[in-house]
Amino acid sequence: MKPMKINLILTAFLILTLIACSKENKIETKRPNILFIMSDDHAYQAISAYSDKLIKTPNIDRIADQGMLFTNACVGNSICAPSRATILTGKHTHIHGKIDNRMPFDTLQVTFPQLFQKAGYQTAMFGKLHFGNNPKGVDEFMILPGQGHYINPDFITNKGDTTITGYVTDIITDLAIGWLDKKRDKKKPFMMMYLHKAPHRPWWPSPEKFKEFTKKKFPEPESLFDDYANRGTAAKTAEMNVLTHMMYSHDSKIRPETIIAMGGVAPEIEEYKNGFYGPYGRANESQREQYDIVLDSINNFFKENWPKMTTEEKMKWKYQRYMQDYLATISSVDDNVGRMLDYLDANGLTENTIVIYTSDQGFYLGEHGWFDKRFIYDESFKTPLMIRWPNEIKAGTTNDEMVQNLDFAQTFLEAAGIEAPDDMQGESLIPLMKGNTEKWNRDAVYYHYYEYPAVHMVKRHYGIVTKEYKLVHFYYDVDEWELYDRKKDPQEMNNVYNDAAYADVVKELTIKLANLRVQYKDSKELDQKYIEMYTK
Ligand code: SGN
Ligand code: CA
Repeated sequence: MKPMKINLILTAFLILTLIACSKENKIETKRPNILFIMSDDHAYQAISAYSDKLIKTPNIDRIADQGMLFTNACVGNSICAPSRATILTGKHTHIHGKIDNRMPFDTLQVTFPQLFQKAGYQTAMFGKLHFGNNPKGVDEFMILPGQGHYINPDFITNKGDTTITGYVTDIITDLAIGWLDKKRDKKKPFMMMYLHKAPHRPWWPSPEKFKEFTKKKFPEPESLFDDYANRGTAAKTAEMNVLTHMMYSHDSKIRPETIIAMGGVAPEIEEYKNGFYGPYGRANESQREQYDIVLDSINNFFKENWPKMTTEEKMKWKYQRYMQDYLATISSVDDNVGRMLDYLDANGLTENTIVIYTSDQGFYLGEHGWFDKRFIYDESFKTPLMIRWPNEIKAGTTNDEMVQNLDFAQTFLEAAGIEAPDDMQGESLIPLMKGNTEKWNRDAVYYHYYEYPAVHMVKRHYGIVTKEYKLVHFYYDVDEWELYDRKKDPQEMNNVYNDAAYADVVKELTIKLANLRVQYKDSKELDQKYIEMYTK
């Protein structure tokens, strides 16, 4: 062949290759990145985008200010591992089987990260997953074993276990930003799960935030001294009262030595030792020096004042100690979310990255005298949710539809143009995110909580929630129904199930609840199966 002809063929080949590559690049840059940020037990009451009564969270608020804030987002089962399994599988807990923190997770199930990985996304997971030690579908992971630790935490990684010196919230962020910056293939879109341990119990802030927040005083919720009148047995028998179920050492950070010196406030001194020295014992000498200054002042105050306090004063003091530590851990989350958003801004990633901020469930911050979660009642049932996607979501918008953690997988898959498996049970939130509310026709969500008998003693229950009402059935060792009028009684102080004025509502919702159970494939047989699995 003549050199001229060879040249022509080569040039044509080069042009065709270039066209093909640029096409590919075009597609690649179009697919959005997903940054899924989730904290553990972060109450919406402690995010200033929802309410600034307790704390200002300017960085988390940026996501809402530049995107959409969901005011009626909720979970299907308000406890950690079940919620996470729902997020991964897009199924209710009775289907994926991780109905409580104890039951094993069947790792053969399809999870949304696997689908992203298959579709050519770069995938990673950093922080708290809670279960398993080998999450599927992520190119790289560094996860905390189980609940993890705040101080000098251990990590399970693709390459073996390791311990990192420092404060967990800062470290998880370093790992996540480090992966974005140095480890991923920047030509491909990414899906990263950036999962904070904070603000999970026992609330150990960083030394700096500990010092700052113990100087603060927080407003009390109206129902701090709730006596659970007009509620059922479940609320009366739950063990999550700030005064009576929070532990002195484990939660309020009273040293076991202080308790002994005071003549021992309670018999379980061993528990106090573990509760205090478990977390504190992980600190190195210089970290301890910083914690000690604050701990000394808390302990001195307690020693001098506790014996003189009335029951009411004791509750108030314990509530303040609780809020100081809980909110201090959140302040670190907020700072670190700020670092992450700054990284996206500085690296041109903001426009085409969907940023989600949520929690694995809500939490009680003294409402009804409680801490913890589990109940279908609002503070634990609702969860914070805000989504930013500058290319598609109008900044500063709010949405009050009944959306659930069940919907996340299908939302992310649709955003990435990946087909969702038929057996996922949620709805993509994309129409809502784009402002097409008319395409959304869900008016009720389903809820089912199982972990009983167990810590905090919240009875098994399932229910239906609409914007107006909440109908709940507590079962197993009781058979009680409750109905709340969400509009007239937002604090859920009055069970109106037996109020004749609500007879029609009860009738209608009972049928609707039965239909929801059929729709989501839950049943009496499954309730019984899970009781037997749990109690044997
Ligand atoms: C621990 C906590 C409980 C909490 C469960 C479940 N106690 O047992 O207060 O309800 O986790 O939380 S503590 O000893 O760690 O303080 S969950 O978020 O993992 O479901
Ligand atoms: Ca949790």
